[in-house]
Amino acid sequence: MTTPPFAIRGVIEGFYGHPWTHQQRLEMIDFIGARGMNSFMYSPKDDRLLRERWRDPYDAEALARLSELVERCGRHDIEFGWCISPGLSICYSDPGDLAALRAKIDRGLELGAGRVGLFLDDIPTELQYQADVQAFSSLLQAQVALVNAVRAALPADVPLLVCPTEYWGRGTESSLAELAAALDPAVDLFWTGRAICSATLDLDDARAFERTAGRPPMYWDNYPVNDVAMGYELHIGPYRGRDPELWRASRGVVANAMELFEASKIPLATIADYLADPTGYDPETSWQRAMRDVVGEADLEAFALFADNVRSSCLEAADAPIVEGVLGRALFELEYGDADAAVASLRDLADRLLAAAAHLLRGPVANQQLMQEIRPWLAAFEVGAEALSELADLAAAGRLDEDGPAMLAPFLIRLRRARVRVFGDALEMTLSVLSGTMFRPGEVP
Ligand code: GDL
Repeated sequence: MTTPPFAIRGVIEGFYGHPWTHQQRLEMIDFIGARGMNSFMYSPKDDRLLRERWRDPYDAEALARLSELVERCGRHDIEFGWCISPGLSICYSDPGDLAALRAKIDRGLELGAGRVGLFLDDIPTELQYQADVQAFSSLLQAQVALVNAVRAALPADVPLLVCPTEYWGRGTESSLAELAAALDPAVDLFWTGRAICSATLDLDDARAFERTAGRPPMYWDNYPVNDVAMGYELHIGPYRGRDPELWRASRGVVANAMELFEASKIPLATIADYLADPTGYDPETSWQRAMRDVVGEADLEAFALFADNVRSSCLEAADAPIVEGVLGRALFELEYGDADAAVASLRDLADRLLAAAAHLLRGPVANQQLMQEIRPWLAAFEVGAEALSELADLAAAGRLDEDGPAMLAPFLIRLRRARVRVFGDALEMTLSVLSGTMFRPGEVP
């Protein structure tokens, strides 16, 4: 294999929610190491020792765990990124806080961290302490002083990666220019692209960032993460929308994962494929391979059919292409064309979906932990399959108009109550029309 063009290729545990367990982290390091990634950044938003209680020292147990992670990374030539997020409460002008930060970073270095991350994302955008307001003209100037002090205190061979408070946009912002111009040029900057969760990452944007910041971006890619407001989506679809030439103007990419550990492996395997060979990368081929790896051959067919219905994410234009395609065609045929063909296609689809749902929910499945994690989506998948089956029966009996409202409305209600996104909008819109049931925005029946 040729050398992958991206220098840094990896995963960041950087989501809100329950952090992964230690065992899961070790397993993830093995998983990404086997796929040619070379960076694991440890920064779960809800590890309190990294954010709320960033000043507190680690106890012996935490140190032992971190050192095991570093050791496991070493086995795969993966760089362990040790990260800290002091921005919620640091007083930038307080020498005591600076000393506490340096002491904590020293512990990270003693553990063998290959790179230090200083993260200032998701914090107040104004200075909070009166002492800081007097000492600095702006938050940005306070952060410049902090970052440069940390950089100066680090050994020259340990890279420093900073996540600025403004970490997304067009890459042309004057605030980015001001920050970057004042920082030691050796400091790398994280960027998530045009948005927090960017549909595309383009070479032109990377070049714009590089012109503004005097250094190429290091991408913190917020896919497959599904935390906070995205919690109703299951991000297991393949990586896409990333410019094959992105490596020409970027330090690398780390992907922010989902709290759902097993489920994360599927998209992360596709991200590893892209990063290893961005020009040759084909999302659907990589995705099939990733699902086979994580789910196993025996359950692949059922799982792939389910997965086609949970594509919804900032990366995907189509939510559920198979179901959308069959439904669209069948409804047209029922109204204007070959009703028998429409019924047959609906019946066939419903049977396939029902069988897949039953297998994944109750059958002997190899990756039980994965099914456990994604149970809410599997349950809604089964409800949708039952709704399609009922629709096929009503259409076959020619009773859609008469019985549609009574028979289909209950499925619509159950799907609405599930509060997870399966089938995108296509199925709910169809059931709404055929049952004459409409909900108000935000209404949960
Ligand atoms: C963010 C957070 C990240 C979170 C993500 C998605 C960055 C730099 N920070 O803003 O921790 O998981 O959004 O909600 O992206």
